[in-house]
Amino acid sequence: YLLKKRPESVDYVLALIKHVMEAENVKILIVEDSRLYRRSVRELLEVRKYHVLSAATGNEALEIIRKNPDIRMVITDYYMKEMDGVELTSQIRKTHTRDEMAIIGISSDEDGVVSAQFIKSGASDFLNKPFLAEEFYCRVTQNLDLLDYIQEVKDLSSKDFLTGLYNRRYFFDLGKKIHASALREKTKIAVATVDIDYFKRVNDTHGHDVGDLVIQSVSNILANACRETDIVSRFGGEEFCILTPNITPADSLKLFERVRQTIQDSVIQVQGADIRVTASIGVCSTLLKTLDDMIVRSDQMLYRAKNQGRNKVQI
Ligand code: GH3
Ligand code: MG
Ligand code: MG
Ligand code: MG
Ligand code: MG
Repeated sequence: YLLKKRPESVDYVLALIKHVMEAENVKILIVEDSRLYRRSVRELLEVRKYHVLSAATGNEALEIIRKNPDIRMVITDYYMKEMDGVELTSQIRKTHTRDEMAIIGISSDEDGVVSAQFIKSGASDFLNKPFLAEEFYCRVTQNLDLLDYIQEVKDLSSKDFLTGLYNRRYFFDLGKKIHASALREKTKIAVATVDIDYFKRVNDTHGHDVGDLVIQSVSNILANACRETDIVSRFGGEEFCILTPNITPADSLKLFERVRQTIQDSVIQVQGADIRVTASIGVCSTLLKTLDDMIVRSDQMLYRAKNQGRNKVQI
């Protein structure tokens, strides 16, 4: 209908379709004490296929957020018993930054005082009751888009372009924090350096582009073998560094032995050729004074693994 009436709106319609297709994965929490309003906001969102959760009080909302860390947006009413929407917003902001979660405050005040309070307490945006569906959708999509853009920028600065793994800078940023907390909490961590064996031969035999695909396959193996909380990074070339929190030396040996075996067993099929590679892995599973010390140590272990004939985990 829109396309017929205004053909120039094709970009808008395409963006809308994209939104609706992605919406099912987007969790939005409605906090509203009036059942009637709660239902009408829910319906508006469900028409657009969002995954909707709802709460009638601030405390209920906090509980739901605690259980659903992947909520992307909270839409909250102002006037509610126990805790008003502004107070709820301040509470949420103690644990969820504006980069991670959008909060839209809804109020029926005409003088703008509540809207200002919402923004001051960390809301991303606000809507005045009553509102048009059109404005509601605009605010919701714009705020979700903004979160996506922020995520894209974060990814660009923290991830490696070829493999999608974390880059060296991010490894150190987050790694230093994990290392410091391990020292504080007296927990165990391990650092592993992984280097593909005789990789020059792959490039020489099949060309640099195939070499890149091999690096990508090995990256996938590493990412799949590790946990969500591990930092799997590409340090450069065909060399990777992995930091695994909360792991005993015995378990880290098991993990990296499994990684080594998986790489050895994998047949990487590119451009009609079956390519097999192996990797050598050096592990430091003793908590040393600095992260750098642990990397140096894992590098020394890698060097030993190479000297002992490669395709080996040295701990
Ligand atoms: P080994 O580690 O077993 O000692 O032998 P190697 O052949 O893997 O030796 P080395 O680590 O010195 O060489 C790595 C090669 O990886 C050198 C370089 O040409 C190639 N390389 C580095 N970065 C990239 C990249 O991004 N893509 C591709 N295709 N090749 C790369
Ligand atoms: Mg109310
Ligand atoms: Mg080398
Ligand atoms: Mg190598
Ligand atoms: Mg190397």
